[in-house]
Parts: sequence; structure tokens; C-alpha cells
Amino acid sequence: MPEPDTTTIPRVKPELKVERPKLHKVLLVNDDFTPRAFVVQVLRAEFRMGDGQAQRVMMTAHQRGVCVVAVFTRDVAEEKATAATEMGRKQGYPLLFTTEPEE
Ligand code: TYC
Repeated sequence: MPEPDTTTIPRVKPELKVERPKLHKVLLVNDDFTPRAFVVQVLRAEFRMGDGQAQRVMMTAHQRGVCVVAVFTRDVAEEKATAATEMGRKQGYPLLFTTEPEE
């Protein structure tokens, strides 16, 4: 028996909703113990900064308490903050990098 001709009409309009993933900031937090030169070394190694930029970011955190280092997707921001914090911990320093979502 031949199949009847059928036409499927979508009942709902397909949603065009592709949201851009929210970006997350990596923040460098000041402390009283980690040597300045070591902070600069970590910024250069983990965030691929030049010496001048790393010095400026380190000094901003030193003077203001915190400084935005860079902005990434959430997973990358968390990986980098963890890796950079771990570099300090291995040397016995309380150096801390945190993340927070951008508004
Ligand atoms: N405040 C530290 C010192 O005087 C240097 C420092 C800067 C440490 C920035 C952490 O995020 C930091 N040795």
C-alpha cells in the first residue's frame, strides 16, 4: 500500500538562541610574603606577559590589593588561576590567583 503524502509543519518557530559564553577574569591578589620578582616570573610564565606588563600588573596588585590579569572562557580562567597559584604554593608562597565572571 502506498504511503500517503504528508507534510510536516513545525508547530513552534525554531529558536535562534546561541549565547556567547560569559568571560571570566583572572585576578591577582596581593599578600605580604611573595617576593615581587617571583610574582613577575609567574605572570610571565603562565600568562605569557612581557617583563614590563608583568611588572605593572604585579605593582597594581601590590598597591591596590588586586589586579585583573586577563580574561578567558571559564574553564581556561580556572585552569590558569589554579596553575599560577600552584607555582607559588610549590615554593611555599601564599600567592593567590582567583577568577570571577565578567558582568
Ligand atoms: N606585596 C608583595 C611584597 O611586597 C609583592 C606582591 C605583589 C605579592 C603582588 C603578591 O599579588 C602580589 N613582597
